[in-house]
Amino acid sequence: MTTLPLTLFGAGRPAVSTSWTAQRTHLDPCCWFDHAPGFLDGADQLFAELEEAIDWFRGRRLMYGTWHEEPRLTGQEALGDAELPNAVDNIRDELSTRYDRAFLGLFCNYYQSGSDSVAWHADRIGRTEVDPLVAIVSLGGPRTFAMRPQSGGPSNRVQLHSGDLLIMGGAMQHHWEHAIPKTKHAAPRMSVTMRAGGPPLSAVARQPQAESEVPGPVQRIAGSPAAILASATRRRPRCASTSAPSSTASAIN
Ligand SMILES: O=C(O)CCC(=O)C(=O)O
Repeated sequence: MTTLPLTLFGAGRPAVSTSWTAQRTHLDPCCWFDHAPGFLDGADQLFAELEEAIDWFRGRRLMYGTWHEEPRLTGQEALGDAELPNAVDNIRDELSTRYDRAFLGLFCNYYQSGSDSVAWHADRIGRTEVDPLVAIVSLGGPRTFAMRPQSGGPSNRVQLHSGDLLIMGGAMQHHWEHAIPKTKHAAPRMSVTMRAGGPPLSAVARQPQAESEVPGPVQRIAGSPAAILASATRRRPRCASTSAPSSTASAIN
């Protein structure tokens, strides 16, 4: 089992804090992130539980004809008969309630040292959802979470500590990239990520029963494949990242 440096609220039963608040930063007119320090109590304990419970593996990617091992471990489900810690559902329920969106799936990253990292990328959910939310709960050692506009420009950096929550929202997955850069020294860190697409839960709840059970007619977009693709691209939020005003911060709760 990995030994982590002691943190103030890291020990004890893992559960979402009853008093968490998030600070929202607008990176440009349609992209934002929320940072909630101390979102999770018992974060170091959850680190230990997930280290045991998750079926960790090292991914490989084919790049320019050569397989490269990813510089981190990842995991999406419990190992064999192990059960996921209750805190995972506690986090999911809290986020779904607070953000009024269904947070689905589970994707965990395990950075064993400072040479583990994740390169600049935008999440795949941005290819199918207009304004997905990507939630990241950080466990273990502190790491820098970096964000930069896809069109170029300076990056915005946040130091994530054990138990912190970061949520990317708006058109972040269309116009911005994020990364965990390598660093000389870092204690082991995990991130627990969940994603939400689709409409607000309250809007779904308001739909009459019959409508939610029987899917409506499929709308057809006619034209050549290129025209259909262009039409789909046009429906994405437009956002001039490079000419955006500088970051502004406001509290959401
Ligand atoms: O570990 C993190 O905080 C970032 C994870 C990430 O970028 C991802 O899972 O797409």
